[in-house]
Amino acid sequence: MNDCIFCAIAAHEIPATFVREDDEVLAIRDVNPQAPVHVLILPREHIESVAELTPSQDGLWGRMLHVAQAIAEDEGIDETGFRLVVNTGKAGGQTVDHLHIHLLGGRQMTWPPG
Ligand code: DGP
Repeated sequence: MNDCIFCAIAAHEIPATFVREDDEVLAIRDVNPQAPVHVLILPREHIESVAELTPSQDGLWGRMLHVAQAIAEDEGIDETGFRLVVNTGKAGGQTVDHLHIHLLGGRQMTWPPG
């Protein structure tokens, strides 16, 4: 999609630190990390948000969760614990309108979130 920063990263038009990449899902380090581990997991396909997901994308969503799980293992935070965040829409705090999961870990998380 035009003017989507994550589509540009997926196309390697804008640099990013890739953690994983395949034909469906990519994972990059967040440019503004909020924890020692802060990775974004996103589909290559432009989907605006969770609010736009359709049942035909259940498999893709499941894959994104498994990629998050695998990265948590690689980063050594699977046993200590981690947080997955999916900001959705303006009030949900979403700033990039391309579906992504934040994988955060390496420190104690607090609740409630801001
Ligand atoms: P959200 O606010 O949930 O839509 O999260 C968007 C995240 O994307 C935010 O934590 C900062 C990150 N981000 C924005 N632009 C870039 C970029 O160009 N590169 C990388 N690696 N991360 C970005």
